[in-house]
This record gives sequence, C-alpha cells and structure tokens, in this order.
Amino acid sequence: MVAVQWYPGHMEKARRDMAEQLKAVDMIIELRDARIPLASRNPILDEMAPQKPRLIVLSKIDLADEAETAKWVESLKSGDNRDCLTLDIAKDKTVKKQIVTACAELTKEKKERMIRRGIRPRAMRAMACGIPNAGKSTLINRIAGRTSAKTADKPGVTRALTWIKADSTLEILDTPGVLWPKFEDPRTGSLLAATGAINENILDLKEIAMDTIHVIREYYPGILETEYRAEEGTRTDVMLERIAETRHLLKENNALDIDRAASVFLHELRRGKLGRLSLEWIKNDETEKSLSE
Ligand SMILES: Nc1nc2c(ncn2[C@@H]2O[C@H](COP(=O)(O)OP(=O)(O)OP(=O)(O)O)[C@@H](O)[C@H]2O)c(=O)[nH]1
Ligand SMILES: [Mg+2]
Repeated sequence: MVAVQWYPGHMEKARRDMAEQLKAVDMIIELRDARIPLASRNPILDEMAPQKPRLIVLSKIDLADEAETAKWVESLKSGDNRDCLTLDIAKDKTVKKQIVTACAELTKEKKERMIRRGIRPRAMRAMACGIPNAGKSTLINRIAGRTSAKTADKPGVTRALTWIKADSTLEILDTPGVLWPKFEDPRTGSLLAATGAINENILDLKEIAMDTIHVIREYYPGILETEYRAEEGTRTDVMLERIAETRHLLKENNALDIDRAASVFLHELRRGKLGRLSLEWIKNDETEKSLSE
C-alpha cells in the first residue's frame, strides 16, 4: 500500500475560511464519492461542525455499484439531524428539487423556532463541502441553473468560497475541496487517488494502479482478467503488462509502457469503462456509527 498525502496551503486556507463561515450557516451538505463512502468522509467536518444538521450526498452513483450504494445509504442516513441522498449530479434532472426538499426538512425545526420567536424566516444557508473533485461545483451549477462555478475533471479546481441562491428558501456556499493533514489508514489515500481526488502530479500512478487492481480483484474477481485478457491468478505487476498489451501501449523501443498502462487503467476505471464498481464495501465493523463512537 503506497503512502499518499496531499494537503497544500490552499486547503489549509480553505479550512480556515470555512471554519469562519460556519457560524453563518444552518446546515452542511457533505459530498462524498459513492464509490468510496468512508475514504471520502472528511474527519475535519466532525471537528468543525459536530452539531449542524447534515445532508450527505453520495455523488457519482452512476459509477458505483448499485447494491453496495443502497447498503451505504441505509447506514449513512441513521442518526439525528442527518439524511443521505444519492445523485448522478451531472445528469439527474431532479437534483435541485431533491436538494431543496432535503435541506428544508433538515432545517425545519430551526425555521419553526424562528417563527415562534417572532423572527421572519430567512433563506436557510447550507455549506457544500467535501473532498476535491466530488462534484460540489457541478451541484452548485445545477441548482443555480447556470454555469457560475468553474468545474473540471481534476481535483483542486475551486479556490474561493461563493454563495449561490437556490430559491427563496435556500442559499448554498460552494467551497474548495479539502483533504486533511494525515490519512490514518493508508488505504484512504490510495482510494482517494484512484478515484481522482488527489493531484496526479504528486502521485506514483503505478503504485496507485497496483493498489487499485488489488482491491478490484478482491471485490470483483474476474472482471480485470476479462477486460485485459489476463489469466486467472496473474500477478498484480504482470496485470499492468497485460493492460499495456491490450491497449497497445508501447515505448519507442517497443517495450511495454507500464507507466502509461497505469494511467490508462485509472482513467478507464474513473470513466466507468470497467463497469459500476464500488471500491469500499460496507462491513459491519466499519459503519458510520462505529466511526463516530
Ligand atoms: N460521472 C459523474 N461525474 C460527475 C458527477 N458529479 C460531478 N461529476 C464530474 O466530476 C468532475 C468534478 O466536478 P466538480 O464539480 O468540478 O468537483 P468539485 O467537488 O467542485 O471539485 P473541486 O473544486 O476541485 O474541489 C467534473 O468532471 C464533473 O462533471 C456525477 O454524479 N457523476
Ligand atoms: Mg469545485
């Protein structure tokens, strides 16, 4: 398992800016990647905003295993002041309606309290946050109904905090993707790298690809062998050779280009070419509840 860490200065600054804004927000919309619902959980959020109502949005469900996602949602929904939605943010036509409805439900008590105290209810404010590349800005644009936030298929795109108005009841703050200073479990860094949450320039893609091949073979035996025409039991490093062969990745001297094979493999995985795969399966001892105890 390769050790990965990515916590550049702009993330530390974003964390401070977010902590500052938290006082003004009524709830959190936490985006996580449906393929890795635990590895994409930012522990900083629990420290910064343990009390705020939280809507967890599992993004990229179009790339994740449906059966696994259903189990995760059950676990992530449980708890007071919490809800969990699954979304294909880029395509789902009901993104705005689902978010507005879920946020209204989670802030209902607060609104009622304001009315009881004779305060005219204002729009509720939600902070959208989560790991880089999870789809925060895409979500903001879908809700705003226009392309106001810059999005791209690479991590670290958003650098500033920006408010948008969903409707008269809800305002949402787009924030930069942030990670945290240390991944307790080395698998976390590797899974975040595999799914595209970490700047590729700092990664050893071959190591990440090998870790990922290992995970996929555990959960989905046979699919890599079929896709890349490899024998059952092929060693992980040899699997990269098979990938180079089937995708015709050769260096100038006609040797197999293993570095490009690693990169092509990870991009095929992220595009969903290998099917809908979840890289973290729910285990009884690893649920959200046990983590927060
Ligand atoms: N397949 C799929 N792609 C998505 C989904 N949501 C977002 N994307 C894509 O993911 C990429 C990243 O989206 P962004 O909205 O820029 O992500 P972000 O969370 O704002 O990223 P940072 O600003 O870097 O933290 C883009 O290429 C989106 O089109 C989804 O539900 N499914
Ligand atoms: Mg963004």
